[in-house]
This record gives sequence, C-alpha cells and structure tokens, in this order.
Amino acid sequence: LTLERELRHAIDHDELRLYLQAQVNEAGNTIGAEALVRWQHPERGMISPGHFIPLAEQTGLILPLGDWVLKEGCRLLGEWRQDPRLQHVKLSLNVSVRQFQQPDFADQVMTVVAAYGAPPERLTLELTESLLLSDPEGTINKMKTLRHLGVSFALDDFGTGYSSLAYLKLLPLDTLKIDIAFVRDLTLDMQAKPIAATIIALAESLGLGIIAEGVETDDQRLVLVNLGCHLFQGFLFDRPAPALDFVKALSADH
Ligand code: G
Ligand code: G
Ligand code: MN
Ligand code: NA
Repeated sequence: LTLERELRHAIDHDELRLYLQAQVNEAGNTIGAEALVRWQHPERGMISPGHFIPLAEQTGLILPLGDWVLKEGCRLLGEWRQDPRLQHVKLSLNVSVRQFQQPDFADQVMTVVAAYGAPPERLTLELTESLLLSDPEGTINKMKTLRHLGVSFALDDFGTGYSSLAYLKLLPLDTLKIDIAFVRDLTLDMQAKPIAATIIALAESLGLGIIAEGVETDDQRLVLVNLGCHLFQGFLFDRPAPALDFVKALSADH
C-alpha cells in the first residue's frame, strides 16, 4: 500500500522520467526511439518500469502514468520539430491495455498531440497482443481513428502472447516487434532461428514492418539481416538514456 501511495505521489510530483532507446537501421542510422519510463525515487534512485508497471496495472495508476507518458512523449516530439537533427526520428510509446481500452483513448491522444504540436506521423504507439483477448472490435476502431490522423502502431513483444493469426490480420498495424526472448537465443538455440524467420515471414506476408528488440551482439544482428529484418533496438546500439543524452549521441554520430 505504501508503494502504491508513493507511486501516486511520484506521478503527481514530477518524479517520472522518459528514457529513450534508439531504433537503428542497417546503415546504423537512428530512425526512431522507444520511450521507456523510469521512476526517479528521491531515496531509492532510478527505478526500472519492471518494478512498478505491474503495480501500476493492478492499482489503476497505469491510467495517470500512461497519460503522463503520452504528454511527455508528445512534448518531446513538439520540441524535436525545431531541431534538424531530429527531423526524421520517430517516437514509440508503450500503451497498456487498460489505457487503450478507455472509451475516449483516441480523443485523448488527439488532444495531447494537438496541445504539444507533435507531428502525429512521427508518433508510434506500441500495443500488446492481450488487447485482442477482450475487445477486438473496439481496438480496431480506435486504431483506425488514430491512423487517419497519421499515428502508427507496432505490436510489442510479438510471439509471447496468445493472439490468433486471424485477428492479427484484422489489426491495422504498421510494425511487428520481435520479442527479446527470440533474439536472445538466436545464435545459441536451434529453435530460435526458425521462430524468428517465421515471424519475419509473417510480417512480410501481412505487409508489415519488422523490428527486433534486445539486439546485444553483432552476430545476432547479422542473423536477423539474413532473415530479412533490417531494423534493430538493443544494447548493441545503446542503452535507454534521458532524452537529452539521446539527442547528444545523435549529434555525435552525424
Ligand atoms: O526497461 P524495462 O526492461 O525494465 O521495462 C520493463 C517493462 O516496462 C517493459 O515490458 C516495457 O514495455 C514496460 N514499459 C516501459 N515503459 C513503459 C511505459 O511508458 N508504459 C507502459 N505501459 N509500459 C512501459
Ligand atoms: O517490453 P518492452 O519491449 O516495451 O521493453 C523493452 C525492455 O527491454 C526495456 O525495458 C529495455 O530496458 C530492455 N532492453 C532493451 N534493449 C535490451 C537489450 O539489448 N538487452 C536486454 N537484456 N534488455 C534490453
Ligand atoms: Mn515496447
Ligand atoms: Na517488447
């Protein structure tokens, strides 16, 4: 209960931080970033989302937290408009099922995008397969509304959930993200490679983009390239870092 109260306090008192991790193409150029929230706790230091997102989900705090992430992400995108180095960098935000299932979620996004002058075509929302379990129709309708505005959608952690391929076909997605679990074992375990190959082929046949998460070694990167995946995210390129450090690293590269 006290952690819950502390998290509520954190959301209201500016203790959350958006860290960014680069999304990189085969030439090594940063084409986007994924925002990963952190909690700058006054005594305990920086806390990873793995330690408080589940609590936020259980308590409903994921709604104000998700709202903060949406605003902070759109504020960054608005700011980036002025910076020529960032002109082609897209930003991906993680959206929890509960957040997405609010009936007015699409309106919320449109309001925040407009308020911060964020270019919607540079905003990607990452959803998870669990959305399909409860309300596929509502999910598809909200996605269509936001796509009209220019917002893109990625399916996160792909392959770890339960989504039926029939539903996958119905979703107006732009990108599949290959989960870190499949990337990690690519060069170790005989099963991982055919699984990654299948996910990549599936993305291709559905006309979707594909990005691999958790790429840590150049061997993994090479296997992915040979399978047809040309976008990557992971410690091989960078660690999630505060937005200012992310931007600094960009200018050092170019
Ligand atoms: O950074 P780390 O590996 O600890 O992240 C743990 C989990 O927290 C990941 O599954 C990630 O998707 C999730 N996460 C990170 N940032 C956000 C966020 O802003 N919103 C939501 N809903 N989940 C997030
Ligand atoms: O579930 P989601 O994909 O949104 O979260 C991604 C998480 O994976 C982040 O918390 C991030 O810190 C973590 N991560 C990113 N790159 C790597 C990596 O190369 N290796 C490992 N082990 N974790 C990573
Ligand atoms: Mn994600
Ligand atoms: Na993921």
